[in-house]
Amino acid sequence: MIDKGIIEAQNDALQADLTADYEALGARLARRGVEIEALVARAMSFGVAVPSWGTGTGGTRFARFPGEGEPRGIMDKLDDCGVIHQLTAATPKVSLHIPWDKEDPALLREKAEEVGLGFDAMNSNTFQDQPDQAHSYKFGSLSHTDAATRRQAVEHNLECIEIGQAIGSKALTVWIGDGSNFPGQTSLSRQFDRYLEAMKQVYAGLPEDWRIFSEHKIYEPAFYSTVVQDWGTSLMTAQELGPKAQCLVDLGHHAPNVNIEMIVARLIRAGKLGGFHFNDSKYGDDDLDAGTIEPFRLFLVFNELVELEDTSGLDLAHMIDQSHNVTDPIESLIVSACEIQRAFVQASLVDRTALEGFRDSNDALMATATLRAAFRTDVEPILQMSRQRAEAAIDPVSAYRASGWRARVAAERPRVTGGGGGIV
Ligand SMILES: [Mn+2]
Repeated sequence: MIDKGIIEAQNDALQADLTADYEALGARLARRGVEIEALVARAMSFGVAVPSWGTGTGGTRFARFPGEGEPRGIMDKLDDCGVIHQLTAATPKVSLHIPWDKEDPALLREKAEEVGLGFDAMNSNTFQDQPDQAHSYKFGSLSHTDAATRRQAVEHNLECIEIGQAIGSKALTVWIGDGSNFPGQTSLSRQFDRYLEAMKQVYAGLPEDWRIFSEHKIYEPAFYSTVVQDWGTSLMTAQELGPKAQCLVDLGHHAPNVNIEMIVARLIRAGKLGGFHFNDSKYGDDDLDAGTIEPFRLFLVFNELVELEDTSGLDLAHMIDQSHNVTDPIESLIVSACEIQRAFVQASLVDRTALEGFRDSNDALMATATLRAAFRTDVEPILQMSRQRAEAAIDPVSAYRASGWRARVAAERPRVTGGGGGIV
């Protein structure tokens, strides 16, 4: 982990500026009837899970350009995740991916405790073949025409639950790449029937206090049809499976311009919103860093969550799911966690009483101005104060760079060159 002295020295140098900025923002918010300390408490209560796979350099279908000191395996990934949480105090959990992160659960627990982390939802993988598996997923997994292949995919998901139970996880996220590339290649209805039947077998293996999340994605790797392509299919799945099944919304898994905050509102209404994969997207499933392209959309998603949090009994698994191709993955994950936390805090300072009044009187201009007033508020001093109070870094990227972490681990972790593509 990073030497506490480095973080403290950095924080000391930034203290005077933070105090001044915090007081100024506090006075400004007080004029609007908002108590800044309550927002700091909200920020400190917020957590988003880091994906273990996000700590390595991702790639595209064309190539992967590995960086220095990439994690060699799950133990290195957990070290990197520990650093992200140490600096941000906003990422208390890690989401594992099986089989990439397969390891003795006792060792996983020990390592997680050492670096101060817990485990969020488990992720299964039936979108690629492993060297030792009997049946190929080339033409599908949980929805495959062959019963033995479907059974193998079910068994894999059950194994993910078993590993998850041993490390204290409470949920399984299922995303499949199943679909088709040609019209007529598959029966759209029977393929979905097979998927549901297989998912019911996975659901039957869920422990009492677990949830299963179905994650939809409009396209890729299948380019003509995808079995779980949209939130409607995901909702049908969750409703058919039962109360422990919910939907996971990956922000990048929609067509451009889709109103994601509306999908969020509908899933909350149905009692079926289970969690998120945060990222951002310009064209398709770009897996760009959260908040880099459409920060207002991220804010609007959180606006729905905050508006309904008191009345809907939400228990959400917030996770990041990104592919880092040109940045140090640790820096991208630090910045993304802070941007997600920022959207949450901004949504928390919306004047909801005023907003309801403007809605009731059909004052569209003032209603949207009320949201914009919250979105335009620079809440950075609130985020900085919440980090400082948690003994994290006021400026986490600067502290990370000052720590020399990447150079230090690069000396131990050899560069893994990959010639092929690799969205991982
Ligand atoms: Mn995802």
